[in-house]
Amino acid sequence: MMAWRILAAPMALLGTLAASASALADHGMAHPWQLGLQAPVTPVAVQLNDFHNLLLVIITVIAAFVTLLMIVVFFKFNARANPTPRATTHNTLLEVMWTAIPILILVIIAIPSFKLLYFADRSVDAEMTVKAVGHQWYWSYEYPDHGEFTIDATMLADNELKPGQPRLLATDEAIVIPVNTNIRLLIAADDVIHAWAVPAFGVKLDGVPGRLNETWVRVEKEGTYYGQCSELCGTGHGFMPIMVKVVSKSAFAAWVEKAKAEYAARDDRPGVKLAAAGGVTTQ
Ligand SMILES: [Cu+2]
Repeated sequence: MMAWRILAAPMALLGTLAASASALADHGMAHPWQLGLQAPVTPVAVQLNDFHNLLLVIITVIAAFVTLLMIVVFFKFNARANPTPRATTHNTLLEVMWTAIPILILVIIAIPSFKLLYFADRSVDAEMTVKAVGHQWYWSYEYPDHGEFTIDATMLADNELKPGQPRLLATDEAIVIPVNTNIRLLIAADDVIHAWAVPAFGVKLDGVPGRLNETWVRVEKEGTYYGQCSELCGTGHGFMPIMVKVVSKSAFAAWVEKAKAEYAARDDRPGVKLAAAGGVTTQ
């Protein structure tokens, strides 16, 4: 009873900290003094969080057990406490145990790990597709199901930021997707290997030139979410952030109509200019 009372105060404090951390995490980006992972907003991210918590318990128990064993050894078997050590070298039961138990722990970890890997791999019934292509150093987004238009999203410089826009994360254009929709996400690259990563979605996948990688998202909360290129891709690697706007289905439909007119007609995109000039030719 007494022990519980002693524990109650720090537990309450931890609870308050966790609550304020999750309130701050609503912004879909990392926050100073944040505890834990960013608030998950997709089924994959929720499962990733749960898996992370399971691993945290397992490694804490292992670390505590090994520390305890070492403390016992330090005190019980030092030269002063144990001047004439026994000459025992083998113990079959002990050796079988310290081989079998770690294998069992690894199997316990591997089963949910593989389940999650396959769950994150592809959407069973995707309602639409968005393709993200990494370039040195910006992302472009293609909407093949909505009229083939393409958007280039470039990081805002410090002097372009409006109040409330996060530095090194906000972009001039954003990838816009509807809420509560299974979205197939195709990730590729134009020049070198990049990686499209948004922590709140539980997505981090390489964009490889000449390859099409697939994953999916179903964002359950409207808002703006941020991520960064997560594969070292050159001097501008730190300056090609990802800004995702998740909007209602009706707002998305309205945005598509506007975007079709705006982006499809534009000819100042680097890719369009390149195509007009006959593409890249090596001589
Ligand atoms: Cu990159």
